[in-house]
Amino acid sequence: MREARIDAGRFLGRLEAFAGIGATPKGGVNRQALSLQDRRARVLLAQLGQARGFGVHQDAIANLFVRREGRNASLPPFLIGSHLDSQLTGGRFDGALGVLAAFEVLEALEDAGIETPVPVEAVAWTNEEGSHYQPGCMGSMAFAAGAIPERWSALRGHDGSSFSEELRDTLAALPEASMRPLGFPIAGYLELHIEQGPSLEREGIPIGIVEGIQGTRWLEVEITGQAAHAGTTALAFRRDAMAAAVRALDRLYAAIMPRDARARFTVGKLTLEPGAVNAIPERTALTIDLRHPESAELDRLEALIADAFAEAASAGGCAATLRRIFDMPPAEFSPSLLDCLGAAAKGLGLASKPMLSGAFHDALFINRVAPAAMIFVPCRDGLSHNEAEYVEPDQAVAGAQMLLASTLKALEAQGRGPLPVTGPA
Ligand code: HGY
Ligand code: MN
Ligand code: MN
Repeated sequence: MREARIDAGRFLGRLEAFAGIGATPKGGVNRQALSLQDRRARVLLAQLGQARGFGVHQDAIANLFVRREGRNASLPPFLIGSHLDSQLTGGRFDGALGVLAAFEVLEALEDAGIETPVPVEAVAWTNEEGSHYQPGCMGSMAFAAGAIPERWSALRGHDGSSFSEELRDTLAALPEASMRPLGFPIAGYLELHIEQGPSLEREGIPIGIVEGIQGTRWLEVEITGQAAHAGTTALAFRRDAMAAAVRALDRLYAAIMPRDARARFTVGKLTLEPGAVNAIPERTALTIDLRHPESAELDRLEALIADAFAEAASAGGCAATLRRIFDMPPAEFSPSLLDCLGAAAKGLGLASKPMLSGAFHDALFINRVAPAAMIFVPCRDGLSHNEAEYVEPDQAVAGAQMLLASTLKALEAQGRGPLPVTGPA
């Protein structure tokens, strides 16, 4: 048995190969969840796993597991991974870095002939992004809950695609993958991901030890007024759904982020109906992505948002409705796993810093059913959800080395007894 080592050339070559699946002209990727491109990436991962003699499994929501056996096959496996789906104009590292680093860890263990006490599995969770089908983190959420919410079967993508049909096609794309129950006991979970923010790069620190994730809520706002002629309708007779939205947003952009550096308020989608240049909009629909580390603040801000739209709508003779379509409370990761990450960074001589994740991740949901934690590496200018997303090769490799070392530390710690779950039961 030799010491397990990350094969940098192999790992970087894998990142390159996957970046070619759904590649966009500007150097990013478009690998929408459950799309043909997503399926192509899954098939490649399954083929790589089979070529190494690893087991390939999937569950009813198409979470994909590549399994390397351990000493005791009956004990819960230790999972490492992330997601392969991307934003519409996403980067080649968001998600894929964590899945391919996890696969590289399996290969490094195999090359070194290391027998782990329990099986180790590389996992690709379905639809982390939530940009094709909402909500995000569908795979990890369903895994943690042990069920697929009934309402998801009727979901349509922004392009009119059917969630059920594309899920069926995605499962069918891997006939050789044996089916597994949705949700099963696991020993723990580690996820490597890019920071998607600027702090590690700015501070020149190669590793982030992610202690938790801030809370996220996605809201859908609808304002209804009355369509009317743009040229003949005077102000007093207008019930302009767009004017009401602008009034509310003006107030919210001024009241939220400028007053609290930790709050995040984003309007990512806005549609107007009838959408004619010379018709006053009768309907405005928009999405809000609201984030904060504290649940109480999320509650307060959501009430402020509801208020602002109700007031602006009634002042303009319109009506407003607000619907919460996604709610992920803040999470704190496993202190014992975080200790393993700290020890691993020290052992590798890598500077690290504790931090909170501004983005949500699959680890948020897995943390509810098993000890979980995350490792961040810097990305250029902190840019993500952008085709220019970039990670220096040596920093990507350092992340994979951290994942390998942390996994071994966690397995060692578990040899002394299972790590306690910290997330909400
Ligand atoms: O939106 C998020 O936080 C994640 O990157 N999908
Ligand atoms: Mn991601
Ligand atoms: Mn993302």
